[in-house]
Amino acid sequence: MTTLDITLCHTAANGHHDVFGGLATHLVQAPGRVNLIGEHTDYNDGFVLPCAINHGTVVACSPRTDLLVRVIAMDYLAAPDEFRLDGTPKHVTVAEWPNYVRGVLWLLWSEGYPIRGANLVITGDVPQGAGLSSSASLELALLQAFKTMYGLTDLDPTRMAQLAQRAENEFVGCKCGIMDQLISARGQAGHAVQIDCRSLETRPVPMPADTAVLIAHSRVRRGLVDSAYNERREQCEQAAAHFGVKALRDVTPEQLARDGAGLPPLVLRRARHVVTENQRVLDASAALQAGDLRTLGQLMAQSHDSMRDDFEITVPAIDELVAILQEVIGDEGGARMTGGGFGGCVVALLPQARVAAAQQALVKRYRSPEGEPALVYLCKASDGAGLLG
Ligand code: GAF
Repeated sequence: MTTLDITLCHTAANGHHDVFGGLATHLVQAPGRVNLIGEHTDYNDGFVLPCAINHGTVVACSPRTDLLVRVIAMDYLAAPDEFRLDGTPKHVTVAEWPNYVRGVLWLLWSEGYPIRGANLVITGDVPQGAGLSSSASLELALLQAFKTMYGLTDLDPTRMAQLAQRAENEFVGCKCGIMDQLISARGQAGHAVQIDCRSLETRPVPMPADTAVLIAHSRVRRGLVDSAYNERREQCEQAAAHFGVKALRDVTPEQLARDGAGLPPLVLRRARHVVTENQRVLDASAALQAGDLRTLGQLMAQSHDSMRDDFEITVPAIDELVAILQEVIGDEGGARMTGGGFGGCVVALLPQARVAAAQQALVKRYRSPEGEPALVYLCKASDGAGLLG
């Protein structure tokens, strides 16, 4: 049973009926995510600890007998898109969302999966440009729709995540790692999921009872494709080449201290973030498992400092949000920036009993550069992509 807002289901199902003149055969969903710790480690073959959230994308769909895909995006004033699976997919410039649809479905087709066209109506409530993976949620919901309509039993969640990542890398143009797609596919209610981004093994870690996941959106919008994301990735590759390893996952803190001196200082700092962050994920996972919010909070604080000082992906508004939350939470949990960086959201883990105080502090003390208050989401760790009905 999904924890998504039920109005999404009504919007998608009614939209399908109104536009295509018949009932959808299926209703599917895929969630967004919040990353608790482990930032920019995924494309370094490292570790991450995200959870899927109760905000996501819902698709109402029905199969077609031809190879046409007709799509309606309810959140863009019911904007339409239409393409053939067997045509060469064109990159669209008037809007971004059609590229995710075209990229994912064309890849599925060109990989030889036995699919035909479909009528699709999409809606969602993952805030966009917030670092909560609205795009991965869209990609996985589309794959889930085709898996369900065409009975693609060998399309397991990990394979779905890999296809979605490839579509984003090769068609949309963002060289993202696998974290967002894999957690959207493999999320588990009530759990965070530790992911080894090299082996793609996942390990659910239960969220302690009475612990809240609070997300505060700074209202500073972030752009993934054109941001410094790809530049950070290149710097990490440069550092890995210097150490003679496949990825920074293979560099130990001792090696970094001993052999890092030959790197340009900026690249050394980028590498130090990744190497130390990988260890923090493993430690945080153990702390979460033990219900040790104090240690978890310390690790989250170190992670934030490392993103601010070494990886340089935070912005002043985000640092301010984190400082306010850390002050209210004290040693009963923690807060840090979450996601790719340069704006977006902060995640806090704290006892339920501290939530009201945290919300009050944000209302009183935080304003975005445009003078707006933070948007606060209290999230539930949720299940990954699946069938709704
Ligand atoms: C974005 C990317 F899509 C992820 O792959 C990951 O690298 C993240 O930024 C940073 O941890 O969400």
